[in-house]
Amino acid sequence: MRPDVKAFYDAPTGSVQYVVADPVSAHCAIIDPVLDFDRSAGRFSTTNADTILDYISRRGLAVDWILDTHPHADHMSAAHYLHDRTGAPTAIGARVIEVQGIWQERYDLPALKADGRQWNRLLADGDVVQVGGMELCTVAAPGHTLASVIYSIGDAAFINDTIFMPDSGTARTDFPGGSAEDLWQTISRIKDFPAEMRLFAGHDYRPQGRELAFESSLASQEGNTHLAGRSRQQFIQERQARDRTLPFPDLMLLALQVNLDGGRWPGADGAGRRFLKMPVEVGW
Ligand SMILES: N[C@@H](CCC(=O)N[C@@H](CS)C(=O)NCC(=O)O)C(=O)O
Ligand SMILES: [Fe+2]
Repeated sequence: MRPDVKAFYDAPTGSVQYVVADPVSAHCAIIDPVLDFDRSAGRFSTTNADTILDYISRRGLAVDWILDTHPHADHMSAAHYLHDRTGAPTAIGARVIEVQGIWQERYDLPALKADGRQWNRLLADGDVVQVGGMELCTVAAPGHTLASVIYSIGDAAFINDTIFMPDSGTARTDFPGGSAEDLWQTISRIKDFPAEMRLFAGHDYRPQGRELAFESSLASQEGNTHLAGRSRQQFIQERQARDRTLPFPDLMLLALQVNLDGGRWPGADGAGRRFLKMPVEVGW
């Protein structure tokens, strides 16, 4: 079975959001929707999510699920906003609870309940949900984050931040809970997918300004710039060396507060004010 896949690109964060639909029943799932955040103005908006809602209503699609592949560190998730607008249940990888624990401690977020209650469903390896008449399967995919999962449905696999387009290599593994060893293992699982799978990436950073691309195949990934000809040991060493050179994503410390709360922007106080907390360090 071949589901319809529609991609929506968020240029500021290089994120690819997807609507995957069962063509027979016209039911769909939304994967990794982006909530817009203007960092300098401290302003949330919903342009990306509203574009997706508009597409869904024009196509007459029923939304069965709103899914995140991992707690994103580089952008805010629009899962909760879309849940409010559509009533569809939200879900994320079950190990998000461990990630909530890590960040709650590091950044002192006592109000955050680290038990996954922010989503309607937590999906573990092998869990299956229905999208219309099609089955969407969860494959645990730790490495980039502990909680990362891949969603596969028919011949489409949403591999998010594991491997990107072959010219872009692989996802970083230096966030708390990330692991280059785990990512190698996850990539081995991807290599075992059926040869005809369409692989959809979670980001495209358009290296050398090339045209946007987000769909690859197992055959094309044999030339992946971080993987081709590498042994496990070489991959891990090179991945970790590259990770040491990468600055944190611009939005990380703010995005995690929203994303570990299921994509909820901060609640208003009595005066209608909303705050995110900016943790700082002192050291020289
Ligand atoms: N400059 C970007 C960096 C985004 C980033 O770190 N992306 C992650 C995925 S969430 C990644 O794996 N990047 C791969 C790489 O830069 O090698 C930002 O500030 O948001
Ligand atoms: Fe990511």
